[in-house]
Amino acid sequence: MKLELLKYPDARLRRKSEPVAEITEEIRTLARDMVETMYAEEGIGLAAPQVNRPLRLLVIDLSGPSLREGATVYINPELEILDDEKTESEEGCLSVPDLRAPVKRGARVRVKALNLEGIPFTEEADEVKAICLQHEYDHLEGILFLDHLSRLKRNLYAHKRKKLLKEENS
Ligand code: K1U
Ligand code: ZN
Repeated sequence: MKLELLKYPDARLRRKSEPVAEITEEIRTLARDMVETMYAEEGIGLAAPQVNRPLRLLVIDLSGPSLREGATVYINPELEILDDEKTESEEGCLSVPDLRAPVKRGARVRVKALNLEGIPFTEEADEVKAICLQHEYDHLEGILFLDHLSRLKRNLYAHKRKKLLKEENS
């Protein structure tokens, strides 16, 4: 089932997510629905708070919505930035419509998480995967990629978005 996405400036995107206490059938269904939603919205990642579930759960499929080579599910991920090297790349966010902007992040990360069977796994990532993991992990902390932009860019976007929403609702 495709889930509804929360969109900026919804305050629920700012909550810090809680750990998944137990991997139940409900969590398995949520993960499946998140993957379906990620593909339907043409994303390469999705975090549970974006679909109004403030839980530490995220999904990633870097092959994108057309290939769908297989999504990885990360439950209760712990993220470590591996060194001081930074990389800058253009980001977008399914919860922040109509904005793409360059963001500087750690170039290499290590993630430790549980899979849907509750088995711990560790991955090291660079390039797009490292960026995507940091972007999705930020969602679990209530952080949006907007927060990494200059105050000017953030304010311009906030103004444009509020104007658009006002027009849509009038
Ligand atoms: O969290 C999200 O809103 C998903 C977001 C993830 C992301 C994209 C780019 C950089 C970092 C994190 C998206 O998937 S937005 C869509 C997108 O940028 C994209 C879609 C298909 C192929 C390549 C990029
Ligand atoms: Zn996002």
